[in-house]
Amino acid sequence: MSLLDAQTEPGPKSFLRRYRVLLVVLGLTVAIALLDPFGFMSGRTEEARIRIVRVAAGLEYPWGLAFLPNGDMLVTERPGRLRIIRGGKLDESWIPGVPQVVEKEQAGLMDVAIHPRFAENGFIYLTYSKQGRGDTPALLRARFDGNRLTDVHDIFIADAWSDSGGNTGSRIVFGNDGMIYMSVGDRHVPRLAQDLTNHAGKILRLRDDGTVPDDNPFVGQSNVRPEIFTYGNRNPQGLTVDPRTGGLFENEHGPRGGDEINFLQAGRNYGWPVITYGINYNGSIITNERERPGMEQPLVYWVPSIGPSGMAIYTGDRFPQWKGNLFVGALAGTHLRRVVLDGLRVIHEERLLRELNQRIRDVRQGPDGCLYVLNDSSYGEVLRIEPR
Ligand SMILES: [Ca+2]
Repeated sequence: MSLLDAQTEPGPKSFLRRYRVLLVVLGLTVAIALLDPFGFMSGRTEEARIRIVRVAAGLEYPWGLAFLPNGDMLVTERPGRLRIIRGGKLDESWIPGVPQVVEKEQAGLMDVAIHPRFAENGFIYLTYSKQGRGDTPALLRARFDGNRLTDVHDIFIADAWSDSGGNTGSRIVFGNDGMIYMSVGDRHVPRLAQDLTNHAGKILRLRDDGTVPDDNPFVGQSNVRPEIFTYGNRNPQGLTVDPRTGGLFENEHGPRGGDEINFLQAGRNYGWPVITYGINYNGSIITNERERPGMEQPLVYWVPSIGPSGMAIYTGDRFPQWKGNLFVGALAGTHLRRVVLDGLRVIHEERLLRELNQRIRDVRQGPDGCLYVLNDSSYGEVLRIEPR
């Protein structure tokens, strides 16, 4: 029986009059739920459905997180330690074999990745800031036997030297093509991001032994570093691959404002510092140009900055409504950003974990289909997000 039908009947007339407001509210609620299942208008958030469980605590500035095939987790601490969470419990001692790192500003021990065929070769990968002419991001490969690192080698050292300890990038991810994608920041020298004779302000593509794949976009060109996959990337701190399509998503810090998510394509120029939606930290203008032919536009940009860091695309079954969404750790924004895509179009965004008021450094999907996040703190934690 619809509301209109009901109003024509004499019996419940007084009831209807008395509860008219209540019925209208109920009707509107049902209508909004039907018309707006994603909660855009009603303000309902996915936060209502999640529970946050602390897996480990007492980590010093945790930076990167990776899952071993048996479900154990490796976690880097920026001051230079590699830790392991075995069977859900943080091992008190750290894994021996990590080399000396430069710990300064944003520099230190950064990301960790597991070789897709780890079960056969035991390889893990770490990025860290290496001492030399100042510091630069380096990629290390080692074998992990469950207790210690052996066969520890730098397989790639970026030409992105700086004394600043800043804009290091250093996120790594294996593509569906079996290649390693590694981000390197502009080291606070913006023009380097458009200069193809160095590795600063770039995304690099490397074989699993650190050498250059023959099909990289600039291979064979003179005065261009052959490791370059994309350029014009200011300080990329998030990289993730959609395992369903192989699509590669990147996020980067703008200056003041102008943080971005980009969809990466071989050989493309992402614009920094020729085009940007941000301004200098002191408020002065970098450029008035927001777009230019031959330069890629971000999928989304944020003014003011949220400080994007680790990023994951959700493909699990525990949160069916999140399938295909991007999750971005926000440092300055102190939340976990949920970004809903329709193809390559951003159609909705949501801030999660706001109540924690923590800088979120990394987010990964676990083998159990839950999301795991690290917070950037001297007493950092690993938190699991699971359905309530
Ligand atoms: Ca850009």
